[in-house]
Amino acid sequence: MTFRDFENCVFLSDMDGTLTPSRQVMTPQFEKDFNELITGAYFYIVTGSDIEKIKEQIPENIMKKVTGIFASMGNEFYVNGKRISKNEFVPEESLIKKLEDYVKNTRYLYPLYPNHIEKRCGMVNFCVVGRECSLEERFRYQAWDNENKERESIASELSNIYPQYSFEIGGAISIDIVPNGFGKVQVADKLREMHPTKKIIFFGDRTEKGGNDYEIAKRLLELGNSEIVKVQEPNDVLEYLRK
Ligand code: M1P
Repeated sequence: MTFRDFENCVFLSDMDGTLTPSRQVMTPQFEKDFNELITGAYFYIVTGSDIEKIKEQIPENIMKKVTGIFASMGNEFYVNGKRISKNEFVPEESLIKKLEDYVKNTRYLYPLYPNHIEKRCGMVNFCVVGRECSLEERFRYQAWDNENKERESIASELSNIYPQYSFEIGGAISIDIVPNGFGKVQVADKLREMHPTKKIIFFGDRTEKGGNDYEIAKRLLELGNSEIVKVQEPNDVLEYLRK
């Protein structure tokens, strides 16, 4: 693909595990190459993270260079640093109480940290170990959860009680909660509306069934004129753009 071919395409990319290591800063070498490679392209980012977390991970020049950022699962949309649309979601008290009970009754016996229930625009992020844990604690909980499947069991229990919401195991240590249809999948339709005739190329690290990029990838394919690029690590995005 040459730079001119970019005119007929729109790129959309997940953030954690795709443009940066999970919850970590974009590496300087990646930043440099990526900055050059996306020149002249429509390039959007979609992530469950809110804008504060995105700013921690994506350097300012890249934030300015991309065409738009769908934060909080697409429930808020930023262009040139300005929020131009947002959805509201106010979870009922009974759900909040249930989440608090999961924290109290967890079988995870290591220390817990603050910020278990993070209310973001249009969604709630729930994290038993606490969002303010260190990287080391994050890895410890992640490994424990992989074995003990705490998040899977919480998500499945809550899905039965609240069928009107989706409980998505997006990242490594938390669960994203959104009203049905208001997860990342909504971005497929929004982007197709914004660019009706262009080919949409989506980069994601979890596009397989059960992964948090699966629904959006599936929807893009249903909408047509799109391509899904499953990556193992951020360099795969650069490889593709260099092609
Ligand atoms: O972008 C993927 C996920 O990143 C974080 O998840 P975790 O802290 O569990 O690794 C969260 O911001 C989550 O909302 C998001 O989906």
